[in-house]
Amino acid sequence: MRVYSRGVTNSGVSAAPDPVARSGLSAARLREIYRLMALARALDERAWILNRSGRVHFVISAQGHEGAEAGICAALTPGRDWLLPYYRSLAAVLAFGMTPREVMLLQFGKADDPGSGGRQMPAHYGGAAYRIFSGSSPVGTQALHAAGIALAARLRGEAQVATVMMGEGAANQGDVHEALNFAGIHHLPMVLVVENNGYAISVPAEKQVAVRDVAIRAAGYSMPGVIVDGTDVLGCYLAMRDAVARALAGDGPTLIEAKVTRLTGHSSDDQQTKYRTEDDLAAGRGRDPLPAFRDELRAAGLLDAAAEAQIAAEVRGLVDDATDFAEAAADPDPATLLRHVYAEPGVPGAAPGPPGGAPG
Ligand SMILES: Cc1ncc(C[n+]2csc(CCOP(=O)(O)OP(=O)(O)O)c2C)c(N)n1
Ligand SMILES: [Mg+2]
Repeated sequence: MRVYSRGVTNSGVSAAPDPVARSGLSAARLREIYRLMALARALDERAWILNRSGRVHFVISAQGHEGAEAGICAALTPGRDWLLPYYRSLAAVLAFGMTPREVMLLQFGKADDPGSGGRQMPAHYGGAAYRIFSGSSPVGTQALHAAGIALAARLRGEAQVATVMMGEGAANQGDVHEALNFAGIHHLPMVLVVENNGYAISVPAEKQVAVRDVAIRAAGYSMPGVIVDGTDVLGCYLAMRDAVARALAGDGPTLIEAKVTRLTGHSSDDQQTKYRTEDDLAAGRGRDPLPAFRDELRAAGLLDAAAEAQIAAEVRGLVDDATDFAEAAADPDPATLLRHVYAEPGVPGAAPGPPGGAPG
């Protein structure tokens, strides 16, 4: 099993500390990745304020997961590749092109939410235009969709990667094992990213996963299993770059386990101080990827005070705009309540009729 860490490049040679040399990414691209993480964090923090002030009914947070997702997505090609996100994939959906306004439309459950027109719970992202697949609330089911998409890419002869994200708790579901087995047998261009934050709601990892590292399961499906520090953005990038190269070369899937931290309660309906010790919470706060990546760029002279201030101001403006836009947007029309539940042949935007029936 491969372990990526700050001192190691994907060729196994000791890395230069310089982030550009380590990753091969330009200084501008690295600042873009930092900006993406800062935007995800700010949108997430705003969602909590909206929840606590009674304006949105539910928040499920990405805080602590942004570094892994930003690094992973930096190795993908939006517009070509497919993303099967989960509810903590905020940085990933932004990387795939979803706008802050669209994120907030979903948060408020508005009619123009691109994933579901306000039907899905908040953070159940989707956007056909971005190749972001709208998933179900039962955790782990998106792995089967990813295997199906990867199989379709193979059958069509299209060079695409299907990346599916989930937590370590979801990775125990039967669906996930079936998807990995199928992808392993058929050498599908799929990458499973397990964002292991040590908890499934209030249940600690040792009470939900029989092995210490989920990545070890990859051997059972004849694919590489990779462990990466999820607070190490560039380590995540390098791990994913290898996985993408493997997938596109026809060599099959990879399982990447990113060890991350969950900085908030499970959701806005959870209070994690009830089941986590103060030491555990403090250790988690010490593994926040956002200041870690900011400090890495600062130390390398890639982010100065002026650039940081500019990013902060831009992010604040985007979050304010998205909040105002989404709050003022139209709610779904109650007359469309059952849309996408039953086939409505001939209705624009509705589910098409059954195969062989009238076109939708
Ligand atoms: C099949 C199924 N079982 C239970 C739930 C309730 N549930 C929602 S999120 C969650 C925890 C998942 O933990 P993990 O996969 O580690 O992701 P994390 O929230 O820690 O990122 C559970 C049990 C569900 N949505 N689906
Ligand atoms: Mg978890």
